[in-house]
Amino acid sequence: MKTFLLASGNAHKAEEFKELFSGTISVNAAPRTLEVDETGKTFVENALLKARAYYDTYKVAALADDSGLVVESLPGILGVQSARFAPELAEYSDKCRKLIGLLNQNPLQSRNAYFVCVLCFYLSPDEIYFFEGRVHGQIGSDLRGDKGFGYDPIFIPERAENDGKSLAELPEWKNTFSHRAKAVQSSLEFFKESMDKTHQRP
Ligand code: ITT
Repeated sequence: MKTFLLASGNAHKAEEFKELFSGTISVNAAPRTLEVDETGKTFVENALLKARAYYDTYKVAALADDSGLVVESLPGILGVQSARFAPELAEYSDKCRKLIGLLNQNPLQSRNAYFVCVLCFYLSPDEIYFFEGRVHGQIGSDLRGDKGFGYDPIFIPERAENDGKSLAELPEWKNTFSHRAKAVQSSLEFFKESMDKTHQRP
């Protein structure tokens, strides 16, 4: 089984990866979390910065996740800067309320939003793979649910049920259809295909 060191200090991501990879790829915690300056302008650049930092330090294959929430009517905030939105607020519940407040200032503003996840698998400086997943939805008008993390309580994903439930109320749905789940599914398809090809070589 392929093994990667998780280039992340976010325990919620680690928990989700455990479920998402469940026995197909092994993702291990690093002995120590590194402080990586996320100076990139894109999710891909930041994912690469994190994966490379862990690879360079620990000399083993690393997996990084750079993710965030893009709110269409607020292009100057969140996005790749999602982890740094409203730094004066320690709690994500307060960051969520602040975001709702910004959208409420103009009721005509679109509440369309999407989460992005870019995974960077850094096997060596010559072998680096990226996978992206997205999930579309709307920013709700209040916080709902106590599962998940970050902006989950205010994100209402597009679903056939159309019942207004947030990602924080839908852990099982999130595990199959989230930005992170989709990026993981793409990576598993890719690694399975590349392993199948290796086995087929004469
Ligand atoms: P690492 O860089 O150490 O992995 P981080 O939390 O700083 O951890 P990011 O830089 O990728 O991670 O920032 C992601 C931000 O987007 C962060 O504020 C999260 O709360 C938010 N986010 C990402 N995925 C999310 C999800 O599935 N649900 C809710 N919020 C999410």
